[in-house]
Amino acid sequence: MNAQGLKFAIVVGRFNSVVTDRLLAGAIDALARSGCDPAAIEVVRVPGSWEIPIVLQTLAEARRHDAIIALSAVIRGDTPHFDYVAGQAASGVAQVSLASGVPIAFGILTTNTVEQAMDRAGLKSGNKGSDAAMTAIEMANLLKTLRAGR
Ligand code: INI
Repeated sequence: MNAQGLKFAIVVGRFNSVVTDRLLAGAIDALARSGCDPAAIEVVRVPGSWEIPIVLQTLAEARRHDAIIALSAVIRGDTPHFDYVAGQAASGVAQVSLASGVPIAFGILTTNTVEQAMDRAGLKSGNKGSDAAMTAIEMANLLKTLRAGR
C-alpha cells in the first residue's frame, strides 16, 4: 500500500477521546508507514460524531485531499440517543462521499460498551483507525487509476 504523494484529511471526534485519540494515532501511524508525508495529513477535530458529515462536506468541496478518514466512537447508553447519532453519522459519511466523489473511509466505531471500543482502538481487536487509513490509501489509488482510465 503506497501513500507517497497522496494527501489526506482525518476528521476526528473529541467525544470519547480516550478511544478516538487511539484511533487517530493508529491512522497517522498507518499513513506514515505507507510513505505518506506528515505534512500531507490535515487533522480536523470536531465535537462529536454528529458534526462529522458537515466537516467532511466542507473538506470534500475544497478538493484538497485524495481521501478523507472519518474517526469517532459512538457508545450505546441507556437512551435511544446512540441510534440517532450513529445513524446520522454513518449516512452522512456515505452521502458526502457519493455526492463529492472523494473516498471517505468509515472509522466510526459503534459499540455497546467502552471496552468493545477500546478493543477496536488498539487493544484486542486491532486498531480501526489504522484499518480506515489503509482503506483510504487503497481507495485513493484505485479512484486515481479508474479516473485515468487505466
Ligand atoms: N458523540 C459521539 O461521537 N459519540 C457518542 O457516543 C455520543 N453520545 O453518546 O452522545 C456523541 N454525542 C455527541 C454528538 O455527536 C454531538 O456532538 C452533540 O449532540 C452536539 O451536536
